[in-house]
Amino acid sequence: MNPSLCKLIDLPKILDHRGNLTFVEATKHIPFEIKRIYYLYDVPGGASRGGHAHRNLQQFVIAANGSFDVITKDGTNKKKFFLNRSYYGLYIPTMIWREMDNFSSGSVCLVLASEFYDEEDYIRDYREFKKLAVGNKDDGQD
Ligand code: T46
Repeated sequence: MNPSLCKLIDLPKILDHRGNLTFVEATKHIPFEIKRIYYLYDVPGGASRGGHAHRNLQQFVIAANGSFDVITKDGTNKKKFFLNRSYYGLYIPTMIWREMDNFSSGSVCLVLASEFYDEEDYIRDYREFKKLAVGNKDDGQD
């Protein structure tokens, strides 16, 4: 799975003098049904989150407030995304290693997920991930 398959997706933005509105419709704006929503908030300065991959889970990550970086890896290629607006998000398919850092003060990371929480779905060891993702084609790169 190449991190180029991670992609930024623009969402509808309804401009309104009372405040703007953005919405996400499962399978229409993002390529999966949503089974779970969670969010990271009160992230202290300098903290990083993630540091794992998912076997079956697909996600759509939105900076609902503030900004942060999402670093994605497939075991060979690496791609960094900066999320700083609530009217677009990052689609992350299965088997992509992700790390999130550079959280701005007060940022909120909203995640729409294709599956219920299942610790068995996580690969939290990078070597194990790389072995599964790249197998014998390992070229020694990240
Ligand atoms: C991801 C990034 C962006 C639950 O019990 N239910 C849940 O739905 C979630 C997401 C987590 N947890 C528990 C599991 C751990 O004991 O919350 C604790 C912290 O989870 P974790 O260390 O996985 O948190 P992050 O921020 O490193 O990763 C989370 C998601 O787990 C992960 O899917 O991609 O946010």
